[in-house]
Amino acid sequence: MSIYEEISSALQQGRKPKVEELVQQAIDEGMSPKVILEEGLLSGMAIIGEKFKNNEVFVPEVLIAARAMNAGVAVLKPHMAESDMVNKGKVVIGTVKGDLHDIGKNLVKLMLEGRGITVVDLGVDISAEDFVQAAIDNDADVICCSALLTTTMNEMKAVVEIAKEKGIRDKIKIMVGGAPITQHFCESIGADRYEVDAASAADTALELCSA
Ligand code: B1M
Repeated sequence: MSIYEEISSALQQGRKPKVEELVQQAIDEGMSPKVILEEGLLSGMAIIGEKFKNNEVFVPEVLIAARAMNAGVAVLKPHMAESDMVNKGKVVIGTVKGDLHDIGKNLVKLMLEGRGITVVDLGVDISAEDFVQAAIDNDADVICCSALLTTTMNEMKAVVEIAKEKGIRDKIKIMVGGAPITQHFCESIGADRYEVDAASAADTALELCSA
């Protein structure tokens, strides 16, 4: 097994100290930080995302794997040039106004980061105006809105409308998700994409960022 595969495997098992040790070992052996990141850490996280999508692993395993990934990235970071950082696009993410549920939104964030996307996390209870302003301020490629309540999901329509008012609708993609959201709802409010789970959301965000 190559050291990259060992890192990926330890990450999938959520073995934080082992990931830190292996990343340090790879650095000491002169491996490229960019390759350690892509072939070890990000590839391990992509496998976890796929397993999560297929119900082979569940929320706790994803959180533990993400913690291991973050620890590995922290060991790697001082050794990486700015140009080594994987930057596959930028998204702003949040849970819509009136809604405090953030477990699903946080999972989407982890999966996005695991794919090398820069994430600006706005938190919960975010107004449509704040989503759009944050997208402008951060020059984001995608706005990601999460909602868990039928009483708050209509705030997503306001995000689409305000993006139009502010003149950025043709420059930004809007993705929506969360338990009450459906493909039909996404189309009815004029958002670009709906995704059912965190791993699919990360796949779609990558696609939207590179479009
Ligand atoms: Co609340 N709650 N809750 N709750 N809660 C639900 C959502 C509810 C279905 C429970 C029920 O009645 N059966 C119900 C909503 C009913 C409805 O609207 N039809 C409900 C209610 C009513 C409420 C309160 C109003 C209760 C009250 O106070 N009377 C209140 C509202 C507070 C508020 O937000 N203003 C409330 C409060 C809470 C807690 C604070 C106690 C807590 C939230 C803690 C937190 O998030 N930090 C909570 C919880 C935990 C739940 C349940 C039990 C679990 C939600 C969850 O985290 N699921 C939920 C019932 C249930 O779903 N079984 C319920 C796990 C999470 C991983 O899944 O968020 O769906 P989920 O995310 C998935 C996908 O949806 C998707 O990816 C994730 C993983 O793959 N996804 C996206 C999510 N966002 C995405 C974005 C994307 C793409 C995919 O693209 C941008």
